[in-house]
Amino acid sequence: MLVYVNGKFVPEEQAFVSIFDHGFLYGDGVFEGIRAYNGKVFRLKEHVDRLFDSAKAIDLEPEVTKEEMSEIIKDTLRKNNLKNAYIRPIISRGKGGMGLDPRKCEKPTVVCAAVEWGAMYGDLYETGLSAVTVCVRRNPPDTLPPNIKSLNYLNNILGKIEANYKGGDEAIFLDRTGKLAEGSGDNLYLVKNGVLYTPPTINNLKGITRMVILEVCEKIGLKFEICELGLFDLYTADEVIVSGTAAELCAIVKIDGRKIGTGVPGPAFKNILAAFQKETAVGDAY
Ligand code: PXG
Repeated sequence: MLVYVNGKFVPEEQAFVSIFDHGFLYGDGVFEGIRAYNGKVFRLKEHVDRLFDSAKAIDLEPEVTKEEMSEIIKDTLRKNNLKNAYIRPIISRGKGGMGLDPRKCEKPTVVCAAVEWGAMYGDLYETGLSAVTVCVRRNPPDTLPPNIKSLNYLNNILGKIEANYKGGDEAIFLDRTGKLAEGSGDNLYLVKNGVLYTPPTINNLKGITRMVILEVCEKIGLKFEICELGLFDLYTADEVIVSGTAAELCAIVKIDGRKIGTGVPGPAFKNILAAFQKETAVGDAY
């Protein structure tokens, strides 16, 4: 595998970043997770825009333009001859020595790697996932805003660890005020009486899959509402769905041991998934 590191493509075995890189020392950096389907990058512009917004939010100037970043992403796919892939561009604060002051870092590190990618959850797309609500709360927007796709995923990982111990495939996070936020790496939706509900993005990542799902709802005539939701809504939902670039869409059929709806992936999930899969046929060819 060839990996882009600071201006050149090198074999994976030679793809190194300094141990004094603040991305490594402090999680000081941002990243994206992007998919390519059948030789086309899905929603490339939206992902590059979000990468740059994440960088802006941490006062990091990437030193590559959006156009250059888009080319780096496509080049990574071309050079590795990948058609269906998961792509991971990363921009970190760069090498800077000990001490967390970002002014010590001369120049951002830019990395892009890609791997072959199929379905993430295998058979679980058919049967649905189980989830557990976790004690650890999603980072509040006035600490580390969940909108920043930063290299510090410890909040998410703590939730995932808890879900692993509790025997759930996925963690469902509430925020500090008890409102539903999102999964450890995916956005959250409920369906009740034929309407899809999802929380506003103050307490979760502005997911690109989420954006596409809301577009798809318009197209297939499924009503949706963006509103604050709580545990009551979660436990009494007819269907619960999560979405993300890696996993696409998954139905959650069990939460905290309770059966959700009928206990199998429901009709809204199936309709949205089918419509979503049509969307993934369109993208930037490379
Ligand atoms: N919330 C969080 C916290 C995420 O990390 C999403 C929502 C969905 O966003 P998109 O734009 O992808 O629809 C994400 C992104 C993984 C993994 O390995 C998943 C994500 C990021 C990094 C790793 O499962 N999902």
